[in-house]
Amino acid sequence: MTFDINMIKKVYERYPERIAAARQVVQKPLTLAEKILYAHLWQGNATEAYERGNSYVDFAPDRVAMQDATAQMALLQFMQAGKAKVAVPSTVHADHLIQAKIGADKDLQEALNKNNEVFNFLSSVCDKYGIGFWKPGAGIIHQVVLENYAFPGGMMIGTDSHTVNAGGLGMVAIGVGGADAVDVMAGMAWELKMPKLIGVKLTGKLNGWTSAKDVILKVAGILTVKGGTGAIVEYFGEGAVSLSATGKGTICNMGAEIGATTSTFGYDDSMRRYLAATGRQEVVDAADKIAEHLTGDAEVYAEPEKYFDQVIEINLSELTPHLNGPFTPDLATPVAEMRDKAIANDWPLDIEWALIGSCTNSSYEDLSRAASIVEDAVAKGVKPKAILGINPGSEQVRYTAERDGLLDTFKKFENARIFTNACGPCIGQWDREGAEKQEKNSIIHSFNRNFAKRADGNPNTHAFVASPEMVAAVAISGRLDFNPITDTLTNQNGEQVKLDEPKGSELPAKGFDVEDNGYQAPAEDGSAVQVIVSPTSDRLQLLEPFSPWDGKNITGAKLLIKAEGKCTTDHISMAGPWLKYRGHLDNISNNMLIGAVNFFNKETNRVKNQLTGEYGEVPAVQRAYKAAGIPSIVVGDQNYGEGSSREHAAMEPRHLGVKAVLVKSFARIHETNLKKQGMLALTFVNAEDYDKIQEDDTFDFLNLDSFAPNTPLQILVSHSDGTTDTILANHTYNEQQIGWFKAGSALNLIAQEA
Ligand code: MIC
Ligand code: SF4
Repeated sequence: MTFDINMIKKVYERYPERIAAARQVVQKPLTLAEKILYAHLWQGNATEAYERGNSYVDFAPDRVAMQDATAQMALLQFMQAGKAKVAVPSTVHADHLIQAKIGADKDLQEALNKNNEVFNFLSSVCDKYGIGFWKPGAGIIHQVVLENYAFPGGMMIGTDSHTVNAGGLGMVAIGVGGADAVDVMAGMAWELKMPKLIGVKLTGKLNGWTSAKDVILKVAGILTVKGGTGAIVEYFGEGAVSLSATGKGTICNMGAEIGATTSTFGYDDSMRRYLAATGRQEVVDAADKIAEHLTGDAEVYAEPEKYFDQVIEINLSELTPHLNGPFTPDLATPVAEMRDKAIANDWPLDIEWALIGSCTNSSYEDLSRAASIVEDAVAKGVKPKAILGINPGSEQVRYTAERDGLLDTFKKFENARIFTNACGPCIGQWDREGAEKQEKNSIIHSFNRNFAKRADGNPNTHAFVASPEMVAAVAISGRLDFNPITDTLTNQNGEQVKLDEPKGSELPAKGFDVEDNGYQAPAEDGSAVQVIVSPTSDRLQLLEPFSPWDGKNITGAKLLIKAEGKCTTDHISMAGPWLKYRGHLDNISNNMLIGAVNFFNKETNRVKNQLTGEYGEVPAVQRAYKAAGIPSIVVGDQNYGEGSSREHAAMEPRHLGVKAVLVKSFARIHETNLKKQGMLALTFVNAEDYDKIQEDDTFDFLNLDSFAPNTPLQILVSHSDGTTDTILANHTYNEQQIGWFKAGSALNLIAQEA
């Protein structure tokens, strides 16, 4: 069955007219990204050409996806919006709250016991408001979306940064905070700055040990964690066509790690095959009628420099496998160079754990290629050294992999553990034995993120990112510097053997199968459904609207923290053990910025309380300012808020009374999240002014009372020695966004209108 096929057909019906209108205004050949964007304008047909990287544009996305960790806050906000039903097809996926420990069945049961209240809440809200619910164990949001909902040429937003995975089926799919999802579910326009366009031309063809993952590991190395900011990355060329749809998904998925707004590929045969194999021939038939509009124009791909803001070319035939890490996903090292680099940097060479899974690499194809390595090693009598953990991407993938013997193959590896179809270790839901000892060690995984502490909470775990087949090979050798192309392994008979190249199946030869996919359809009429939130719950808390701005300059604000270096959303609002408070704003606020490094003492979670002169934990110090009615500000470095879409990273400071976040630069989603929640998201006009900020500083805004688009804010910074600096702060608020600030939050405005 195809979900929402009528919606898809309607989108396709209006495509030719919308594209014709876009051609009128743009007046040159169109990229795929532009076609999808212009086909989804809120106003209908285009009447003007938008300036990339500058114009704010209102869009009408076709659908919304949410996962359990972010959906709680998104839905708590939606409940305040005063609507009876969601305006576009929407789904919630229970995948982040299941901890990996023993193995799938036991872990799932444990998660149900522990999170019962939250799952019931999500299930009843979904039921009430017409939202599809994928129950715990059904799979990871982005695999389930790819298998069931993504369609070429569609536009989707999702409350998770890896929503971009659906670019593997030719969508423009964008990660957002929950407040953005509320806009769309409430039937309003969704605003985005017209993205810039990066073209990646893929020539040649993957071979041997190289996989789709290596394409994005390479791109991440080229563009770094902020090189894609504000841009859509469009892949094209013969190499693109030769990749499977799930391989394309992997590439798009990890595009989140370079800060890209999203990534996408033109409609091609790999997508037809995948859609048909996942029961959606109807989508193929509909898409084929407008196929010319579902890919970029030939002129664009022939002379990409003319049409993209930046062009990168990668020859797949020459690409070699990479390992990225540790601690950042853009530190790319070709496998062949790992030995020298690891020794030079003192990265532990022994690998204790190898993990395959996460939304980016948990498809049938991924499992089949990794399984072929294990099969080969077993046949050659090689004993695996590391423990191998596997999280299949969905119940459909798991069921089919089990039927086809892939899971049995992994189980031949005596140290293998098959975990639940869920995020698991990728989001720190991993009860790793011994992690509390904080020993220095290395792990390897096929996930997309490897920030400090992410998987097991141990700051000394060096996590490296690689393709599933490389993860399997490294697991067998137990060595980070193992190069399967050149190195041999010693088997049980003392012989030197080499591993064969991975073999896999793009799609299961016997088709996909599943008994119970874990989907729960919402009630036709949900008006009678009761959503219960206990006032004494420590997991869920109904939201109180934030108070509106008083129209005055903020004065006497204290510096809460000057964060140094990388400050991702994991540093601002840690996941792992804190995931359980994602539906309770006050409780989760106790993790605010506890991972950020204090510039002045280089420590985490120790900042000066300017009222007492004593040092304390960041949330506690901030609560003291709040209790005293004193505003505060947070100062940060480059690409502040990179990583996740979690709006908790913006709501926590808002809730605790921080007024402004002043940084060298922002990651896109986080900047929007701050704006939506009624905070001031500001950047230094002169990045060097960061150096002027001292530990005992007090801040007075001088012209906030005339807050207007394109006008920098002036801030008087008073230092404890009596000297002052006046610094200038840029902002990107437009009229409407200033309205959010004035109202106290974007949601306050929606609620007023309702
Ligand atoms: C992540 O990978 O960091 C997450 C957990 O999926 C987040 C969402 C979240 O914080 O809940 C993301 O990437 O957006
Ligand atoms: Fe889940 Fe990890 Fe994917 Fe985030 S990146 S959605 S935590 S699997």
